Amino acid sequence: MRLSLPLAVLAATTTLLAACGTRPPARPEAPPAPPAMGTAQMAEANLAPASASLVSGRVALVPEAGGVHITGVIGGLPRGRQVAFHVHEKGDCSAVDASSAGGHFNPAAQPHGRAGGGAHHAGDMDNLQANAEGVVHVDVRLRGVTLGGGAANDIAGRALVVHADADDYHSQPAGNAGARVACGVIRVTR
Ligand SMILES: [Cu+2]
Ligand SMILES: [Zn+2]
Repeated sequence: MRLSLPLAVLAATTTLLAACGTRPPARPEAPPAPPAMGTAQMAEANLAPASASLVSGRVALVPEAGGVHITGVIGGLPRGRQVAFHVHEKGDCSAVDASSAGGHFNPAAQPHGRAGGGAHHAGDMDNLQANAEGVVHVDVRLRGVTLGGGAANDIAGRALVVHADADDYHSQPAGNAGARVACGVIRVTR
């Protein structure tokens, strides 16, 4: 039986390779994978008045490295005031007070906070500053979200909401920002 020993070694080696092939060695020092890019090239949201306000606007959303760039104009705001602006989880602005849009978009189950300043919801953004005419030119770079494709952090099909008051960036669950005065669903256009 001169073949038995080499065959046994070969069989053992094959088993070992198969085991390695199914479970690559862990790499604890590897950085977390960047969020997958979304599939949409552009989306828009038409913000309609809610809670009997006169606030309305229109924004465009374009994916960029690491997030989504939101630009546009919102008017009818209280002059010179800061107001909260968030992505909310449900793309439903049908309720008169926009409560149908649900809470802040929060796929990672974090507390409410300030974007770029520790733990926060994926939908948290800085307050908008209205000018003396009650208009704000929106230019927000929202990090850590995608546009289209259905990943957990995809904001397509969700809602953008403007509030009557400023976000204090710490009160739970939504920054004590008051009534929802405008709401628009994020719709992919291409
Ligand atoms: Cu909000
Ligand atoms: Zn929040």
